[in-house]
Amino acid sequence: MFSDAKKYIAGGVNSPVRAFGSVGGDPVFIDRGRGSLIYDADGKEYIDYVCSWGALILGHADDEVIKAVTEALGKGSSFGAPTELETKLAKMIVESVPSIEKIRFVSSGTEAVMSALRLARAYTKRDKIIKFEGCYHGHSDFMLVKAGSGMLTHGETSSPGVPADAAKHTIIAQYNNIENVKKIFESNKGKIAAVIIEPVAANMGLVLPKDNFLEEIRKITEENGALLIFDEVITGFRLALGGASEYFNIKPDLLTFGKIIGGGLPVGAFGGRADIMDMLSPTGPVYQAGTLSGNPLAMAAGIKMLEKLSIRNFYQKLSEQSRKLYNGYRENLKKLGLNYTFNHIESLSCLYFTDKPVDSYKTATSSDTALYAKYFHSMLDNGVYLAPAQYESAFVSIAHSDEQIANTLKAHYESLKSL
Ligand code: HOZ
Repeated sequence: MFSDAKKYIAGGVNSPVRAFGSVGGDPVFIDRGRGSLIYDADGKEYIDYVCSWGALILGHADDEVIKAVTEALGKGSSFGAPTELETKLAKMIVESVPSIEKIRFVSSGTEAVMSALRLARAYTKRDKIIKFEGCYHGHSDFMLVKAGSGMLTHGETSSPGVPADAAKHTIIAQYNNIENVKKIFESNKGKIAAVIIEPVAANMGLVLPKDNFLEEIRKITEENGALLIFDEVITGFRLALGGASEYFNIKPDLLTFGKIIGGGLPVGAFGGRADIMDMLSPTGPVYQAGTLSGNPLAMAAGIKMLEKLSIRNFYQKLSEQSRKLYNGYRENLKKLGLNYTFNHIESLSCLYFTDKPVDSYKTATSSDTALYAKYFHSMLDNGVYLAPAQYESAFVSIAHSDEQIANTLKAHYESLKSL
């Protein structure tokens, strides 16, 4: 299948990390999924911890999401005109995330970030953006500078094809280093439009914000008239119903979303303060548009998804399941006398093959990626599907049962033992 795909699709895949480039071997082609399980084209079953890169917090092929999408499809797949579904999902998001007053839907996280940056620049009348080394915000020109995820995995953190004139407006700061951010502000007085950050950096493995790092960034941006943009494409509706801004109790000016809010269908969104959002066309002068923006199938999936996440104790249960897995992982490491660093927060985690604590880009990239590749393949052979790259996070869904967690732990033990 991969050879055939390579004949017609550039690199055989439609997104680079999927090609198994950093772990070696051919990618597994997926036929179907159900709950936390996926099945490859040969019928082999895997417990899935990629979950469409975090989008499927309910697991695969949730019956109620399927029903909602099927009903919407029966009425037509796209109109390029407003539907009530868009208002319904927008209202649910605005009511769930404390820092959002108004929102707009697009079709991917990349588009959401691209649009939020344009808006921030228009609002502040400034050009420069601070982004953090190892954070990934999609593949638009301004953000492909020292980026995480596939860029980091393939050993290139900046891309050819990005004009120097575009890249010069992106200033790179060090995640978890507030002094570094302060210095950048000092030497660029009155020039920084916004700081964009993954509040939990989930595209260089998983790096958690230290102590008051996020609070300090909020303070500096306010003092300097710059906007704070939280990229919540991964953390949104994952850390909590109100995402990272609620979890850490920080009020960014703008936020971007993707993944979970589309219930597994292509969707993205950006939102935040009403005075900034109202600068968008047609109310204001900042242009942004899309035929598939607010697509009824994606809206229907998102609405059902968010309804199910709003059920009492959802996040508590997800947290409990995740903790069972993490406790087991830690016990296995202890039994085997291994000191590898295991970072986690709620249902996000990452195992690094280093004994140093990982709290920065520098320490994240000290992980032994060759060892990760071996571990990955052993887990795969034992029926567990992890991200085919070290610099990604693992995602637990509500569909991961006790039995599947126990099986994952057996595979984990055997895999680590075999290294
Ligand atoms: N950018 C995603 C990982 N952080 C990969 C997307 C995909 O291959 O589907």
